[in-house]
Amino acid sequence: MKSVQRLALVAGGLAVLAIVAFLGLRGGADRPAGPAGPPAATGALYAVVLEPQQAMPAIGEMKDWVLTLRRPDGTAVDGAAIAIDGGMPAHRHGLPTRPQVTADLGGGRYRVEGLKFSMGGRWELRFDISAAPGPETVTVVLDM
Ligand SMILES: [Cu+2]
Repeated sequence: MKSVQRLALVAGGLAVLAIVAFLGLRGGADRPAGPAGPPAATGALYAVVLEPQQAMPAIGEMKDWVLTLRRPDGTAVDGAAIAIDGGMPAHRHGLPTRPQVTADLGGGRYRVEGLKFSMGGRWELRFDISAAPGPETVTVVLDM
Protein backbone atom coordinates (compact mmCIF):
# COMPACT_ATOMS: atom_id res chain seq x y z
CA MET A 1 0.00 0.00 0.00
CA LYS A 2 1.32 3.44 -0.90
CA SER A 3 1.85 5.82 1.98
CA VAL A 4 -0.66 8.29 0.49
CA GLN A 5 -3.37 5.61 0.48
CA ARG A 6 -2.51 4.67 4.06
CA LEU A 7 -2.79 8.30 5.09
CA ALA A 8 -6.22 8.56 3.43
CA LEU A 9 -7.37 5.42 5.29
CA VAL A 10 -6.19 6.78 8.64
CA ALA A 11 -7.88 10.13 7.97
CA GLY A 12 -11.11 8.36 7.02
CA GLY A 13 -10.96 6.29 10.17
CA LEU A 14 -10.45 9.37 12.33
CA ALA A 15 -13.40 11.11 10.68
CA VAL A 16 -15.65 8.13 11.46
CA LEU A 17 -14.42 8.12 15.08
CA ALA A 18 -15.12 11.85 15.39
CA ILE A 19 -18.67 11.42 14.08
CA VAL A 20 -19.33 8.50 16.42
CA ALA A 21 -17.97 10.49 19.38
CA PHE A 22 -20.10 13.50 18.44
CA LEU A 23 -23.27 11.40 18.15
CA GLY A 24 -22.42 9.64 21.41
CA LEU A 25 -22.11 12.95 23.26
CA ARG A 26 -25.35 14.20 21.81
CA GLY A 27 -27.11 10.99 22.82
CA GLY A 28 -25.86 11.36 26.39
CA ALA A 29 -27.31 14.84 26.81
CA ASP A 30 -30.90 13.85 27.49
CA ARG A 31 -32.94 16.69 28.94
CA PRO A 32 -36.11 15.64 30.75
CA ALA A 33 -37.25 19.26 31.00
CA GLY A 34 -36.52 20.43 27.47
CA PRO A 35 -38.70 21.20 24.46
CA ALA A 36 -40.16 17.71 24.91
CA GLY A 37 -42.38 19.10 27.66
CA PRO A 38 -42.43 20.13 31.33
CA PRO A 39 -40.76 17.98 34.00
CA ALA A 40 -42.94 14.97 34.69
CA ALA A 41 -42.86 11.51 36.26
CA THR A 42 -45.23 8.58 36.56
CA GLY A 43 -45.27 6.15 39.48
CA ALA A 44 -47.49 3.14 40.12
CA LEU A 45 -50.32 5.26 41.58
CA TYR A 46 -49.73 8.80 40.36
CA ALA A 47 -48.55 10.80 37.37
CA VAL A 48 -47.07 14.20 38.18
CA VAL A 49 -46.40 17.17 35.88
CA LEU A 50 -44.62 20.25 37.19
CA GLU A 51 -45.01 23.53 35.31
CA PRO A 52 -43.77 27.02 36.09
CA GLN A 53 -46.75 29.35 36.51
CA GLN A 54 -45.24 31.84 34.05
CA ALA A 55 -41.94 31.45 32.18
CA MET A 56 -39.27 28.98 33.26
CA PRO A 57 -37.46 30.67 36.17
CA ALA A 58 -33.77 31.55 35.93
CA ILE A 59 -31.18 30.05 38.29
CA GLY A 60 -31.76 31.42 41.78
CA GLU A 61 -35.18 32.84 40.96
CA MET A 62 -38.14 31.98 43.18
CA LYS A 63 -41.30 31.42 41.17
CA ASP A 64 -44.61 29.68 41.74
CA TRP A 65 -45.16 26.36 40.03
CA VAL A 66 -48.27 24.30 39.34
CA LEU A 67 -48.18 20.60 40.00
CA THR A 68 -50.77 18.49 38.22
CA LEU A 69 -51.61 15.21 39.92
CA ARG A 70 -53.38 12.42 38.08
CA ARG A 71 -53.84 8.69 38.25
CA PRO A 72 -51.81 6.94 35.53
CA ASP A 73 -55.11 6.59 33.61
CA GLY A 74 -55.45 10.40 33.52
CA THR A 75 -58.06 10.90 36.28
CA ALA A 76 -57.34 14.10 38.24
CA VAL A 77 -56.58 13.57 41.96
CA ASP A 78 -57.89 16.26 44.32
CA GLY A 79 -57.49 16.62 48.07
CA ALA A 80 -53.97 15.19 48.20
CA ALA A 81 -51.42 15.95 50.91
CA ILE A 82 -48.10 16.53 49.16
CA ALA A 83 -44.72 17.05 50.82
CA ILE A 84 -41.74 18.14 48.73
CA ASP A 85 -38.08 17.27 49.19
CA GLY A 86 -35.13 16.94 46.86
CA GLY A 87 -31.70 18.18 45.88
CA MET A 88 -28.82 17.54 43.51
CA PRO A 89 -27.66 13.92 43.85
CA ALA A 90 -24.41 14.59 41.94
CA HIS A 91 -23.48 17.38 44.38
CA ARG A 92 -24.88 15.62 47.45
CA HIS A 93 -26.87 18.60 48.62
CA GLY A 94 -30.54 19.20 49.24
CA LEU A 95 -32.84 22.00 48.22
CA PRO A 96 -31.85 25.56 49.16
CA THR A 97 -35.45 26.32 50.23
CA ARG A 98 -38.43 24.48 51.72
CA PRO A 99 -41.02 24.41 48.95
CA GLN A 100 -44.61 23.70 49.89
CA VAL A 101 -47.95 23.04 48.29
CA THR A 102 -49.94 26.11 49.33
CA ALA A 103 -53.24 25.62 47.49
CA ASP A 104 -55.42 22.90 46.03
CA LEU A 105 -56.57 24.62 42.82
CA GLY A 106 -58.98 21.83 41.84
CA GLY A 107 -58.89 19.57 38.80
CA GLY A 108 -55.79 17.85 40.14
CA ARG A 109 -53.82 21.12 40.16
CA TYR A 110 -51.82 22.33 43.14
CA ARG A 111 -49.83 25.52 43.67
CA VAL A 112 -46.21 25.01 44.70
CA GLU A 113 -44.43 27.95 46.36
CA GLY A 114 -40.88 28.43 47.60
CA LEU A 115 -39.12 26.39 44.93
CA LYS A 116 -35.72 27.73 43.92
CA PHE A 117 -32.82 26.19 42.00
CA SER A 118 -29.61 27.76 43.23
CA MET A 119 -27.34 26.45 40.45
CA GLY A 120 -27.40 24.87 37.02
CA GLY A 121 -27.36 21.10 36.69
CA ARG A 122 -29.59 18.13 37.42
CA TRP A 123 -32.08 18.41 40.26
CA GLU A 124 -34.40 15.80 41.73
CA LEU A 125 -37.69 16.70 43.33
CA ARG A 126 -39.43 14.04 45.44
CA PHE A 127 -43.15 14.41 45.95
CA ASP A 128 -44.52 12.45 48.91
CA ILE A 129 -48.14 12.06 47.89
CA SER A 130 -50.95 10.95 50.14
CA ALA A 131 -54.45 10.69 48.66
CA ALA A 132 -57.32 8.24 48.21
CA PRO A 133 -55.34 5.89 45.89
CA GLY A 134 -52.67 5.51 48.62
CA PRO A 135 -49.25 6.85 49.57
CA GLU A 136 -46.48 7.11 46.99
CA THR A 137 -43.29 9.08 46.41
CA VAL A 138 -42.81 10.22 42.81
CA THR A 139 -39.46 11.69 41.75
CA VAL A 140 -39.26 14.35 39.05
CA VAL A 141 -35.91 15.11 37.40
CA LEU A 142 -35.15 18.62 36.15
CA ASP A 143 -32.18 20.01 34.26
CA MET A 144 -31.59 23.67 34.97
CU1 LIG B 1 -25.47 21.59 43.24
